[in-house]
Amino acid sequence: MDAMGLGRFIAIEGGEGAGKSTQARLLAEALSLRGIACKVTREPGGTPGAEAIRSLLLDPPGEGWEPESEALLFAAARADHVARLIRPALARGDWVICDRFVDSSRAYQGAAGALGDEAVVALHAIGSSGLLPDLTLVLSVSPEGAARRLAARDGSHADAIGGRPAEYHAQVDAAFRAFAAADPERFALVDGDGPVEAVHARIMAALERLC
Ligand code: Z5A
Repeated sequence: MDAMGLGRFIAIEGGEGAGKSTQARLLAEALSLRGIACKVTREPGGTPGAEAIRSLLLDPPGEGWEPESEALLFAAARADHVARLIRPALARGDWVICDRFVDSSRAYQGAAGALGDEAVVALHAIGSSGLLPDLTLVLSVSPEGAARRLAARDGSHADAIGGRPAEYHAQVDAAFRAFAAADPERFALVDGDGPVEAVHARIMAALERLC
């Protein structure tokens, strides 16, 4: 149980096209059927300020951001999101389902972006008092499967981060797996390949530990 109230905080992580948004929606529907009030949100974003920062990050002006500026912007967006949406929802007793959270910064800016885990964790301590999810679901899909889904949805369009080289995304994927292996209490690694309903069933099974 979260220390601030009765709400539970669930983050869904993984690479692009892993099915996070789809599964966040299905999870919220399933929890609502059990009478649990849920707030589905996303990062970067979730509040007006954080959504404005999202635009700056995914469609950057000029030459784009240096790694340090990028990490600070993600942390600033998260700080606003935590203060104005996540903490109040948890305090009301709602469950929060967040499409990406701090482990995305650890994987993208910390591991693949080479800023390092310590720096990202320090920014999170300053911005969001180090708030962590009760459970972080890492959706793992084959690179081919994710590429097929993204091609079907987006064609050749990619944002500033999604368009980075395959090696960058491979490092992100390896980082998520390493986080899950290092902290099995907070993380559950979920096979994201296969039909939507099969993945949803795996997520519901992983959630049993919270009930
Ligand atoms: N980023 C970062 O660097 N640091 C941070 O701290 C944070 C984020 C928080 C956010 O972009 C970018 O910011 C992201 C990481 C970085 N860039 N990259 N890479 P975003 O929010 O636009 O993108 P995303 O988070 O990666 O989400 P996504 O591309 O929309 O993927 P998804 O949410 O995991 O997948 P989806 O939308 O649920 O599904 C994708 C498509 O596949 C869609 O058409 C579905 O209908 C389909 N789908 C879903 N599941 C299935 C199954 N099971 N079978 C077949 N088809 C499926």
